[in-house]
Amino acid sequence: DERKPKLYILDYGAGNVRSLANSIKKLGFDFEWIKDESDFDKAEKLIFPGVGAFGQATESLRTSGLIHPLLRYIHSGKPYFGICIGMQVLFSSSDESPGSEGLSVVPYHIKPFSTKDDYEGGKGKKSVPHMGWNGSWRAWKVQGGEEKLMLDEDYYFVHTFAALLPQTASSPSSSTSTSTAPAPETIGDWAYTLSRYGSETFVSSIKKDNVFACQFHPEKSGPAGLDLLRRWLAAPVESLSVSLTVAARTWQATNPTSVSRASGTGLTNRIVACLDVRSNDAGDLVVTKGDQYDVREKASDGAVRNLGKPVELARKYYVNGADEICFLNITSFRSSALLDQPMLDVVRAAAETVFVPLTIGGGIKDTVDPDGTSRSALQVAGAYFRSGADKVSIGSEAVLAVEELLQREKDGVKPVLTGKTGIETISKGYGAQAVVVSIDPKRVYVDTTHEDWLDSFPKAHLPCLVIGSKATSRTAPQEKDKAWWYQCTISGGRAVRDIDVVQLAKGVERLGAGEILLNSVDRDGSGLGFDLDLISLVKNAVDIPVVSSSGAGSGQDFVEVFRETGTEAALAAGIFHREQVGIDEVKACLEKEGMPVRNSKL
Ligand code: 1PR
Repeated sequence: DERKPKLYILDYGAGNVRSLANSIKKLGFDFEWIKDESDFDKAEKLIFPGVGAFGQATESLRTSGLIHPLLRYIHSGKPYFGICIGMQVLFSSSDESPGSEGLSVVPYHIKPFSTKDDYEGGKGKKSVPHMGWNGSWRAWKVQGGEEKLMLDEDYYFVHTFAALLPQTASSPSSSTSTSTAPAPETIGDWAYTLSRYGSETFVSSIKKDNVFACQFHPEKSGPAGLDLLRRWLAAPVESLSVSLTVAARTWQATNPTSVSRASGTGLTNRIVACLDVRSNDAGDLVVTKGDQYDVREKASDGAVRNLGKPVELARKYYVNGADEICFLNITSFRSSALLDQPMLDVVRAAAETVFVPLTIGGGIKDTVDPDGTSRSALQVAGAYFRSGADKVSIGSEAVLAVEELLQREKDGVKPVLTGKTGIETISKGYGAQAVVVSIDPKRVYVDTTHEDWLDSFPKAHLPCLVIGSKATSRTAPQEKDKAWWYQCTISGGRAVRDIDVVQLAKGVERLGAGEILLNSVDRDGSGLGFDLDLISLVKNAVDIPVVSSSGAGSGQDFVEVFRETGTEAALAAGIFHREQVGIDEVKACLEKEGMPVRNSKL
């Protein structure tokens, strides 16, 4: 076959470039890493991927003397593909890093999403980062000069800052109006696709001549993303340098807020498959599943329940349409994660065949190896990111960190935030979107028989008190006149702590976590449906996305949790492992109710 153009990847050192490398290999292409300035001359195609802060990326390029070689490459007309930060650095500047200069190839400024947002179907706010699957709208001219918008595909986004188009007069209020907004300034003579998040419209991809860049992650966007990557990789160099024939940009008569999924944030309802992983008595890593966190078989010899091999199951769920895969290493507190090579090998192998976001939890904390070597939570997390994980999930350590934060606040000790917790160091090093906090709450019922029961209820936990379930789930009837609060636990539900789920959620958000994985010890493995009261409490307490987990027993349970709580994602383990309900069936249930899901047909 004809010689393939020499492809190079520019890795500036943060973010999960291994997934991009895996997807390029899977698509049958080879590449080299840019090592120094001379490689830019050898490169015939260049991809710049990664996540991370605008200032960090531009600073890193500057200190390694790559700004000019990169600009020379771009102006040479050779094909450039920027992904996420690889798109944003093309712009002039960003609110994320005041004073930092971008390459200014695209004359436009980057801004943060607003958490206050009155889009239709919202409650006046929306979660940030914008994390999940959203439509990228392609505009093109049709006869008669009018431009139509067409949903191109759902791609995976994870970012807090974006090239936001100016809010047009009519778009913020409702998302059904056909905006007759005046044309905001266009972005030079660049062609671009638009996406909508709440009432905000932003540039999801941009193209001019040899430069193509996208805000979303094609290497994490399943078949749709791989197809986009393949088209760029396979295109002959000269075809990628021809400037787009798309007409000069004029603001569409109908902007995305009027066509993209009439209401809601624009994001699809994310379905996460969770694999609890532990070594069985023979020392092999197996997928297991607890009932109220007890993973031992009730009958027979009490062996650890073995539901299959981690990488095989992860692959199966990806093929069935899972939007995300979550591995929880539930016995990690017994060994050091870095010596726990099997778990790193599982993530490495999974990242080679699963092209949607991978989260790994369990044992992400400061540890000391048996030989006395101490490892920081940041180092442990770094090992997983280098193996191909996109996010790490922190459980027990988060509880201890917030307990200390609240104690310092109570004692008036400054600074309240020390910057030393795993959440802070990993969030600073890899971005908030890479840090998930897994919460394991347990219901504590309150005896409401004596009339002054409320006076003796601990004041600190009042915001977490539920009186009579408002939920419509199957279990509501027998709970309607009860009262309870949610106490947090550590070590997989084995030890309770004097901190409630609202205090923990708000605390980890302050420490810089980008997402919450909200389990429920009571509902875990029960098939009784999600704990809607718990999820509503946490959703209303924070501005970061929430993944609701535990108790799913049917596709209808997913419809209920998305509709009743506004959760961004819903996770299940048991019903998928036991093949009671398929991921595609869950999505069909949601679609039947008009709730957007990613179309993940391979
Ligand atoms: O404390 O940072 O080492 O993290 C430990 C992690 O492992 C935490 O995320 C904790 O939730 C999880 N974990 C520890 N022990 C267990 C156990 O089951 N014995 N998993 C456990 C808890 C989580 C998943 C999922 C839903 C699925 N279960 O199974 O979140 O519960 O439920 P479903 O089957 O009802 O769909 P650290």
